[in-house]
Amino acid sequence: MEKAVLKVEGMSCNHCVQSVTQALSDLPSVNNIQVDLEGKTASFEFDDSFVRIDTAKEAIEDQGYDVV
Ligand SMILES: [Cu+2]
Repeated sequence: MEKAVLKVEGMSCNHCVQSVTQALSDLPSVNNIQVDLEGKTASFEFDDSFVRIDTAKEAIEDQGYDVV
């Protein structure tokens, strides 16, 4: 398991948190997802033989947020 903490810009409410959480949870092998609205971060664990970190970034960006 790899751990990732991504900086996410553009989240403004709990709906945004839900959108990001859902986008990540739809990916294979991603778990322990914690999205922090105040801290503007998304942290999670993943198995890099199932999903690439770039795929996770794209999933968040597809929801309309920026990963910086
Ligand atoms: Cu929102």
